[in-house]
Amino acid sequence: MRLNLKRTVVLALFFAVANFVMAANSADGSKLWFTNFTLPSNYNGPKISSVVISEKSPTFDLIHNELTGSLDNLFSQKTKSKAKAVAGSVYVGTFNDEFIAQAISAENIKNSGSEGFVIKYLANEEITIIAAQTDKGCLYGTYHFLRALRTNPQAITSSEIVENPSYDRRILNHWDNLDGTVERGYAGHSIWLWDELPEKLNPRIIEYARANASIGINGTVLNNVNASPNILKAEYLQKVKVVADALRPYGIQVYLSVNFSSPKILGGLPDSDPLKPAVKSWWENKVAEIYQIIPDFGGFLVKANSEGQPGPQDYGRTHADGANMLADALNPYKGIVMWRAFVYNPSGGDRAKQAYKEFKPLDGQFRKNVMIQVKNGPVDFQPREPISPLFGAMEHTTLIPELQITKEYLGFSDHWAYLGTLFQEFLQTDTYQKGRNTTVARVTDGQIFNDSITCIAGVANIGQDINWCGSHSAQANWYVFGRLAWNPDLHAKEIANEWLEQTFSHNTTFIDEMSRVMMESREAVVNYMTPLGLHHLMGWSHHYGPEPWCEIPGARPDWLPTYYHKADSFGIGFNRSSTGSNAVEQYAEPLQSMFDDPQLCPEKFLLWFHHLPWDYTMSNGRELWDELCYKYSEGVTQAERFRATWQNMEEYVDERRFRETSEKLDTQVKEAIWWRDACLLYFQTFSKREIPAELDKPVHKLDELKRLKFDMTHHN
Ligand code: BDP
Repeated sequence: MRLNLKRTVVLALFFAVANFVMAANSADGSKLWFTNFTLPSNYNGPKISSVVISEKSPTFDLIHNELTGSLDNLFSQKTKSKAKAVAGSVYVGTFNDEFIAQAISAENIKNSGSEGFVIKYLANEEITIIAAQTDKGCLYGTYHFLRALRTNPQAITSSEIVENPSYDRRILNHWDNLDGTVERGYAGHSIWLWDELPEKLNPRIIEYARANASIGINGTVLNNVNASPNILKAEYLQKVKVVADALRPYGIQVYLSVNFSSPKILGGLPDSDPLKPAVKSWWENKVAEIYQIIPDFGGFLVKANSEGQPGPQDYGRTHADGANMLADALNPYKGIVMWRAFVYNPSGGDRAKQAYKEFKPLDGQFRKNVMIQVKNGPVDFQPREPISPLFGAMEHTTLIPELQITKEYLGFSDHWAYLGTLFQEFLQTDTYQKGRNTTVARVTDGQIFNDSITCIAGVANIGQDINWCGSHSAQANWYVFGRLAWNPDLHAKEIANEWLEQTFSHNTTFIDEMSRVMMESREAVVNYMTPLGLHHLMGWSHHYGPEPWCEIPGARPDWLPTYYHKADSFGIGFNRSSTGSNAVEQYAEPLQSMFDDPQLCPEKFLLWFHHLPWDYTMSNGRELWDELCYKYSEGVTQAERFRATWQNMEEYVDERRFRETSEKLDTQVKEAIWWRDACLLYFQTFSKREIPAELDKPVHKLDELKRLKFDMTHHN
């Protein structure tokens, strides 16, 4: 009796704790956008009671588990697995299935590519069909279906849905080092836990795979572009294999960043000259070894002759020589080379021109399985840059747009900056390189050029933090990258809405208010950090906070803010017009003439392309100095508004995520003021003008700000 009582108490305690832990977990951000497992109150979607999976494969097993688990959650009833379709069934399979082949039109079957899917609701029979050419397509269809159930269930019953991804390869780039640190990572250490592999796989890797598959990401580069040669050691390849095996059923291929000097460092060869037979055969053997253990390995990402990394130019060879040599080694296995165009050196003139100067002449010289990976802007992931002029300019070479999801220059994981607007602005910019409406998206996703494979990459913001991304708001940037990689024509606002609804609440007031904040958030960061085309004003090395005055004795000039803002007693801005570095010449018309003329240049890029006097008249009649003050002030006002809006959202958000986000927004407001004061007070030493009286006065002193040393330790 006594024993039993004790057991009951212990059990009760156990369940109480377990419940508490579960409740806490559900609100700590660990569930990403899988949090809000309820149906919208006005649910008018398909009838659902059972799941039929007509075929077998590891991916179909996942689909089965995902559907039954999610549907149990959504409909608070046990979903049955059935062998045959009945009223209420969700029926999943490939077009080879007879029932599916009869139900889906021949045209839609024809229109579905290898990762595409069709979702059809048979209204009379009350059966939902999710069908595709492959199990992978069915997986994407399943996630689309579940997303629709939670955000717009009527879409499923109202018409047949046919989707195909725009880019063939939708890849995350992890800048994860083998020692577990993450370069430019603001969400804790790397999730791979190399030390524990190959014996033990971090269970979070499975959750990671699921999250990626749910937004269509199908590739991942596991290690930093500043690559350690060790990743290619046999012992590491065994670890990579275990990760690749875990990701495979989710349709995710593994890629590696490689160090160009690997033959010399690992293989003991005298050098790594890409034209030497011994170097070529070293790579051929290494590639053979990789495919032996990872048959669907994706390929290599290479940062060569950039920021001190080795490359073919060390031996007087070109980027094409280097890339082609690797491509030839990978070609028999259908592997690709993603060769980065992020190259610049201090003696090469205007940094913004260098990638184009280096790569444009090589157009036509690359193998078919070489893709050139180009950052969105010509400098480096700044809060706002014009597009890189390479987009659309290389007709015979496939370009990979590279976006940065981690917010190296937009306030780390502390500031709320939704990057959907940045990504969209970039992807929808018209390059005019092949006439009108040749947007970045269209010149890179295969619509304009005859690319055999298309690809888009995003530098991940993922780490060991319980909320994955260092803040709850930053999860949206992982999410939106995947969604836009799938379809760059989706609207950033639509994506913000669906993310908010799945992550937090169905409440329409909450969604409306917070998606408005999200849509404005990146512009706010631009305003309080680098308005009107300013760029690269951030702190030395760690890149956090303002340091427009930064001078480091002996430093590369192109790593210093003064190289970029060029503030002096006359004015401010980098003259890249035809009277300056002439970076404008790299753009097609009419962009070239537009950027070249300060009167025609969009004001958001004004100081990117022009050095203008402090009293230059802006389109609204204000003088440039005053406009700068207004922009910085507006940024602060926006950040304050975001915080105030969030404060009103308490009733819609669980306690922990509400509090943690509030804290981040407090930091953001404080730091927006820091940025405003630092930049205005510093630029004022040149302009010698007053801050307009109607604007808030700086709260800091310039000297005090200059003395401030930002402490990175709490950020990793
Ligand atoms: C810069 C980062 C640096 C990266 C580099 C790159 O500061 O850490 O290694 O880009 O993309 O933005 O290679």
